[in-house]
Amino acid sequence: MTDLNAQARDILIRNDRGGYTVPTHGLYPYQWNWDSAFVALGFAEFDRDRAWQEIETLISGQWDDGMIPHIIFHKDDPGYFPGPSVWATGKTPATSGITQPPVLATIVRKLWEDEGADPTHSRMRRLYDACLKSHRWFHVFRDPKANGLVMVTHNWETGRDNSSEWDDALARVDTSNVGDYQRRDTGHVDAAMRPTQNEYDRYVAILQFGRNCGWNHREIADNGPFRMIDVGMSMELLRANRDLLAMAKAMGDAAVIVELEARIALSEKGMDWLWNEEAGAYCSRDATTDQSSGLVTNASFLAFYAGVGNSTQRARLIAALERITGSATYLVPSLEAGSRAYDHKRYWRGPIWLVVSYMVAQGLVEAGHNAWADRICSDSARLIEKSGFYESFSPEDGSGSGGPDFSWTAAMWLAWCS
Ligand code: 9YW
Repeated sequence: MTDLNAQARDILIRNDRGGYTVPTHGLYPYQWNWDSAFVALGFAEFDRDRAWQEIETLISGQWDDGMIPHIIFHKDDPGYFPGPSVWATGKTPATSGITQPPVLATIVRKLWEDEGADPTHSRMRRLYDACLKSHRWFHVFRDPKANGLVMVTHNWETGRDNSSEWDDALARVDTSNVGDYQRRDTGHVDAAMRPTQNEYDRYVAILQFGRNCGWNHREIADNGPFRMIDVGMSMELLRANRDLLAMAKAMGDAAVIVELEARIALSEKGMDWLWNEEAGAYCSRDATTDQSSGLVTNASFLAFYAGVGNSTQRARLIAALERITGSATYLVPSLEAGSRAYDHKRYWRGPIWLVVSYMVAQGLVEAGHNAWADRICSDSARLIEKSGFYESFSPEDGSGSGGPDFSWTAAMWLAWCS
């Protein structure tokens, strides 16, 4: 076993808090939704039982309405803000009041197929039901335009927290009643790698809206202060519905097959609304003003993973990748250099995030663009070899940013790019 393999395993084992894994020690002391899904892929490389358990622990926090929360606070930790008392959702286990990218069904399918795709697999069945319930929640609460896309009501839901795609919508959020609070993130890592204070006030104001209405998801969806159609989550949910459909077919779940096929067809058609002809890419759009961000982000390239785009659109996306190699040493930056607000060290405004790169590469393989997928895979490996298992990496010099010894980065090494 190579040294890096051993280190990656060791990170997952050290970040294991007993049935769930924290993203990194200190900065993020709880269980995060999409982190756990990717982490399960890492555990699957050496401990399959632990891989299933990661996801089972995550869905222990699923709400009755179907939402899988973005954080499960299994035990309180003063090192993170906003913690359970700030969210005040009143759930057991304690959770946040928003969700995160729906990548779970895709990962459950992979775990299940790697074990022979047995339709009577008991651990898969329970998780399949949880994913179906969560996808229905998106359909009921997060599809205001009935076009199969995903509306987010907090930028934290996207997992791409401070992407420049949210800047205009966040600028309209009223922060006059936010009050005092103490950030914890900048005590763990360099503030230059984190969202600004002005941005954080807006994140807290949106949270407070949800709390003040008792986490009424209908009210939040209809009147919340931040409503964006996120290109990333729209692509991820479409992909996850395809994976859920494959499991439904294996189990002969006839009514669900019909339901999912209809939803997939709706999303495939709806996705065109996110295409920005000038940018030559899929971009997020404001659900209130319909304005497109016009920004090329790593999420734009999830089109292949979602299986959308005609041949002209796909050619333009490949051209954008080609263009980005002119300014980036490593692929795939979270924002194209030269865009407003690009910063190669600041979180989702430039740095590379290996979990998104993994999904992009997977889609590129499926679309037959093997050379691009290989390039992204080998760039990802080089980043870890150069800098270690960081939260994210500069596309320019490959240096690590954010937290060290990061669980999902270790998982991507084990399951994908080593
Ligand atoms: C925060 C845990 C999470 C990820 C997100 C990432 C970051 C948390 O860390 O958000 O408080 O800023 O943006 O995608 O799930 O790794």
